[in-house]
Amino acid sequence: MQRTLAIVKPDGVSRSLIGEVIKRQEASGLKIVAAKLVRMTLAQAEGFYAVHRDKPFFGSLTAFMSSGPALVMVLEGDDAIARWRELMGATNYKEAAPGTIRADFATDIERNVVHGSDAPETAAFEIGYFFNCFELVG
Ligand code: IDP
Ligand code: MG
Repeated sequence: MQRTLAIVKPDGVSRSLIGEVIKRQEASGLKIVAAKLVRMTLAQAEGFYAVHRDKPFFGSLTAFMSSGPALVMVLEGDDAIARWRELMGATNYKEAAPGTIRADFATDIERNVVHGSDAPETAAFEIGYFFNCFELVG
């Protein structure tokens, strides 16, 4: 069993894509063990994406991520990190495989609807950033 952090980013929430995203997660057999809507401050978005602080898109990305509510979730299942990233598709929606969330719904390399952890260490950091142990079910 593995856990990963999934986010429906502010573009996905404002475009009413929460149901579409959760439908795909559930259909794939991934189990939601925590979920909440959060409106991150700029500082909280900067902390979440600290690994990207030297990238040219950092300012724009953190402004976007703090621009409105996001749905943060913890998904659980065998190989959950890779399975969720497979459902999301590549970062750049133009390179994302057909049928993935980003290929179907992203409008921009930045506004790509969803986030997923990329490794066990980052998943542990990202889950702990938003949830304490009492908020994780099962
Ligand atoms: P990931 O979300 O697929 O793991 P990362 O490389 O970790 O991709 O980048 C984090 C987020 O930063 C992306 O999901 C996207 O929103 C944004 N991003 C990544 N690369 C670019 C870029 O070249 N221009 C603008 N935004 C980018
Ligand atoms: Mg990433």
